[in-house]
Amino acid sequence: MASEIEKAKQTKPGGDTIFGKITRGELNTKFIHEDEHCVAFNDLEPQAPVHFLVVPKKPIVRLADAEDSDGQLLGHLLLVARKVAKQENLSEGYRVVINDGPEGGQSVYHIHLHVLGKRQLGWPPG
Ligand code: TR5
Repeated sequence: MASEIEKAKQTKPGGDTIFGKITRGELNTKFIHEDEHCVAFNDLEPQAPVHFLVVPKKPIVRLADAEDSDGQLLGHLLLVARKVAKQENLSEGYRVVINDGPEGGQSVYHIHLHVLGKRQLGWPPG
């Protein structure tokens, strides 16, 4: 966990990211959802028994940089999170997270939703 925070502190926004390559299909990632606007795939370092990411094909750098005109897309990402959570049988609940910027713990500067479930999650987050 500490290493994720260190990574977040060191990572700087800007340029293409690994999620750009993934959403363009360049890494042969197994998608658990794909549509015209976004993809969902399992996190490489899951923090819960179910941990997937919902990533728009449009490379918005971070939530702080999203524009009013991105509203429909951001809403779509939430609805996809809901749909895939149902597909993954998260009937007891789940958490949706967006990490924004260094203090928010963001390490990949291409906006994404984390969806975590299948364990009791604590509050507040670390
Ligand atoms: O820290 P933030 O919120 O930016 O989340 C980035 C997430 O991307 C972390 O949970 C990482 O574990 C995850 N991640 C990083 C890579 C990666 C990934 N998930 C799936 N596949 C990945 N590949 C192929 N490469 C990564 N560098």
